[in-house]
Amino acid sequence: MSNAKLIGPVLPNIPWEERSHGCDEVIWRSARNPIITRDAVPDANSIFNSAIVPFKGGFAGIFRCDNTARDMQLYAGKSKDGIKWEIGSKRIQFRCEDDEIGNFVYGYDPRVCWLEDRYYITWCNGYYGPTIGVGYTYDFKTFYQMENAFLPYNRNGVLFPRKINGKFAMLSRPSDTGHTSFGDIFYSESPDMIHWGHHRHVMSPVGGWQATKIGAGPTPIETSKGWLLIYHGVLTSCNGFVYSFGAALLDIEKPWKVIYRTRPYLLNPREYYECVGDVPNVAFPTAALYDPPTRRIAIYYGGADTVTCLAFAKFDELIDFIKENSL
Ligand code: BMA
Repeated sequence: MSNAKLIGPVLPNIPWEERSHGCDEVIWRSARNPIITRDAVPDANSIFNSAIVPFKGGFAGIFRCDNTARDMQLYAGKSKDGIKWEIGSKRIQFRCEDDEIGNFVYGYDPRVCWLEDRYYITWCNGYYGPTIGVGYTYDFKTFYQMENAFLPYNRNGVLFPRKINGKFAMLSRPSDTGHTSFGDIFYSESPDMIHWGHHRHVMSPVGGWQATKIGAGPTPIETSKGWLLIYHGVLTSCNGFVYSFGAALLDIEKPWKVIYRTRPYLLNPREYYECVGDVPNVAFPTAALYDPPTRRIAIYYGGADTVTCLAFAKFDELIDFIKENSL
């Protein structure tokens, strides 16, 4: 047992499946994968890299849905059990006071984070190249857009679920206009969710499955031993990028300080729905649910840039694995 305290509200209805007989993985896949396919939305090409949060006794989500014209868009959805989803048939239209920022170009790879009094949404927002869009909703019906957090080019903007040292805090990954072949995770703070500074380096690619670039995944999970960060890492093979994921523990007060970080990956593309699709060999985590009393964690991830998948972990096993297999 890790003895670490898992901090957050209870979630008795967390989606859950026990590890199947003979499986010894620390993170194991849902037998129902892929849980969301393109059939969930008319004219969808793919629904993947999507963000899920507990909402009103059930669950709400913001989905990356690329349509058959291959526009990259965000859709909202609701679910009773976190597995079967009703996703809106039209993309989210954010209300924005500034027409220039509110002018929709594209949106992808959303994250959702309950913070103080609302659900904040961050995503990769087209504004002269990719940068981090920031918005919020109270009800998953009306959506408001704020200023972009950073200058282009940036991706994988992930908020912490509470202020740190009195400031909003976000991880992000400065990038380029294309299929970036580099990328470190950085930490930034803001007094108002608009102006971001106090930028600090968190982690760089190191080799193996995380040799080319890395990026924050789900909203970090608060524990008494540090912030549990699940993140993706990319390896460049002779056949292109391979996206796997691992995890790290970051210091609670100074999250740019890494305490532990997995040397092996926790999950890599090996099932057909991770290896075959629009972009083969991608397992891309973007959301995690957890229930402190049962210490269960459910992780949502995109498969092959085509479908949405679910995996499970036990908190203590995950923490022990991170510690025992740290770089
Ligand atoms: C990244 C993003 C993700 C995608 C990944 C693999 O740059 O575009 O949406 O899952 O590449 O294609």
